[in-house]
Amino acid sequence: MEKAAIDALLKDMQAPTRGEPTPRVKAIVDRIVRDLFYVIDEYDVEPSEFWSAVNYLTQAGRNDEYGLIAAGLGFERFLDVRLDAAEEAAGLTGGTPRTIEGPLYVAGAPLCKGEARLDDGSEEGEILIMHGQVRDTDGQPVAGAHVEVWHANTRGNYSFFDKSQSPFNLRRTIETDAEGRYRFRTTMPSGYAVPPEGSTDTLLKQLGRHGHRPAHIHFFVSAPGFRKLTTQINIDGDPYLHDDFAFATRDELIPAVERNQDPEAIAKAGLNAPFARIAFDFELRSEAAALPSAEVQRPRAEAA
Ligand code: MBD
Ligand code: FE
Repeated sequence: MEKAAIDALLKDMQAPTRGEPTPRVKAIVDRIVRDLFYVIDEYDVEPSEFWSAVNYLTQAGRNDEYGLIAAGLGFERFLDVRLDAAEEAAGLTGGTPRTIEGPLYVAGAPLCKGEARLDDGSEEGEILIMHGQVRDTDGQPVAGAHVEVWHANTRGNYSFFDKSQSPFNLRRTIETDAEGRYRFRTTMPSGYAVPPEGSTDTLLKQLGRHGHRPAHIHFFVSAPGFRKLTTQINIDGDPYLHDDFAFATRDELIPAVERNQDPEAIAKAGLNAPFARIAFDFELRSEAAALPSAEVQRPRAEAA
């Protein structure tokens, strides 16, 4: 079809017929519909193909996989890129890079002061000690900051979504001490993979892609007067380190993992087995006027 003929059709279909439209919603929906009309025409999408797509979207919703699809198609990364650009344009520099939240945060994790043990002791995994300091971009420690941390178990599964794990396993909020320090003991996570044969997996396969993430640990770091930092660290050496289906890897977020087998070091850490150690400091950017909020509103799971 001629684009002009499509545009003529749309002009009719998109004319308001009752009440005042909500301008932003109307502008965006009209644009998306127009682009999809063009796609249908350009690719000669047959009715059966169209309804197959509608059914796919219905099923993806039933499976609660839109968060995964948003990550896998790069939307979540793109939103980060745009926030980065807005901050850069406002002259905000320095600080720990942000990277995507992903769909598996759960609000309400226990609050601990200074340090925490994240694992419930039910898994045999490698012991990991992670610690560091929260600072501002001038290098001053931020006491009383909240470090929310969450990660997968040794099988790549997250508590709450994996009902076999205890509530809030591998999830805590740690408040930094007077020197801005945090510290936790946990078990080394494994990488995540999208549910096999699910909606995301089905889509990614047809795009010639996999649905794996490297092993990683998620963080929200927040304190009054600072932009909330949403970030992750990746575990160095993971085969998917630079092949993340969600595009979240950043060079600055791959801290060294020190493996410790020395009996003296083990005893000094209060442990009785070899352990891994990661030192990682977070640097927060100061809040500034006229920036898009770094406190992203999205539906999130909440557990009591
Ligand atoms: C995850 O664990 C994750 O962090 C993201 C972004 C997507 C799916 C699973
Ligand atoms: Fe994750």
